[in-house]
Amino acid sequence: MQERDWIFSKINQQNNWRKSCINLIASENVNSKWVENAYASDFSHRYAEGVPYERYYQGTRYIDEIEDKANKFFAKRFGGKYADTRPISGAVANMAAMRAFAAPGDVIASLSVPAGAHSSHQRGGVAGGILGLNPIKLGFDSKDFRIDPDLSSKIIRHTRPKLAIIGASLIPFPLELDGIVDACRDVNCKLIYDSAHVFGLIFAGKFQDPFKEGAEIITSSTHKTFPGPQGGIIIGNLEDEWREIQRSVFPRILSNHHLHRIPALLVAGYEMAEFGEEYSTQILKNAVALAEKLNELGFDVAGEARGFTKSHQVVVDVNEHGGGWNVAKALDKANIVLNKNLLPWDKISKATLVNPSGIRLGVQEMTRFGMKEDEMEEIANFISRIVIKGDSPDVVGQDVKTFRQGFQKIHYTWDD
Ligand code: DSN
Repeated sequence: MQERDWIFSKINQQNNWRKSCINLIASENVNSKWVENAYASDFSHRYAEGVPYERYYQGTRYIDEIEDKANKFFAKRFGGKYADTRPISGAVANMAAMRAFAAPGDVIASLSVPAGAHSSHQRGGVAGGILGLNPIKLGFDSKDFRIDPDLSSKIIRHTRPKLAIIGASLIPFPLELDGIVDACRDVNCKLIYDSAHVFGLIFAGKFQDPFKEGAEIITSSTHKTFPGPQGGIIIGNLEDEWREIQRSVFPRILSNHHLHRIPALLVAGYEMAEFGEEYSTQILKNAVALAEKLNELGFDVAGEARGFTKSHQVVVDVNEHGGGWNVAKALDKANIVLNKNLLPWDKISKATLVNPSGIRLGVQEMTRFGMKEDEMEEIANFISRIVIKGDSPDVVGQDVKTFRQGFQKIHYTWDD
């Protein structure tokens, strides 16, 4: 009884705390009540190995219909032929896609972590640590957040990787693929675009279009700028190879795929089909407003020459304020939640991994709670009070709570 009450009290504390915070973690979002209701259902108790209508269990008649519909819905929306909604995370989606095209020891190409790439593309992550692949780094123009097309094409032609996985957790701007597509085609290197952070923006037509730009596979998570349940997805166009991707998802990686996510994902898809354009447009405006105000207040905001940002993210170099870890910790005490981040100009070392130069701010969640450009300016002021003026975290934290009280309703969803 005591243990039961303890855990429920912790859950309540979390619910109440994060509702009173300014949440700026760029990889998070919140589900509407519709998505939440779809998530908590009998499907969370069930199994359904295999693909729709070809399962290894009975009792799957409704998940077959829903999953088949979800796969077709997301494939069509992204301009692909096929989608697989079974991966339970973006990293699992990446693992399945890479496993389909490369074997242990094979060279693959990706961006580096300071350039923004996800850990699953790396030697120390899923690619090297689990699949035994040999990732080599593509060229990256650190100052401008661009793939270096000449250097990257040379690297691809010279090393002949089995696949290139392009995408980033630090992604203030689209990653232009055109400079490397020809090189990939020339050496039969599959081009995978990991859209995790920007899946919602792409869904709404407000970022780049990976398939039109030459990607052959899209992998993603489903819960960052796309406000779905936590999970993953793969979308593809390569008829012959699609079965291989499906076999990678099951039986190679997953057994059951946590069925309750799928109806919730489809509800989020319908929600985004109706409200996603307006939501994404506001995300992009808010990110620019936050970046401009932080810049005006004296912060070293990255990407100024390109207008600071064309995504949900704002990237700030806080070296002169004690580094990303110290700044993120100080803001957390004042109920402003974001994360430290390596920046493209950081060299990886023990010291920079603990305390990198940057912080990364994502506006997608606060936008969903109805905040607009004026509120972004208020947020920048709160950040400045902690980081530049050195105001008391208790005082600022209380002001943050009062400010957040006015933004409790989730927008860009159905009222009833
Ligand atoms: N590592 C997560 C992020 O915060 O970007 C994505 O998986």
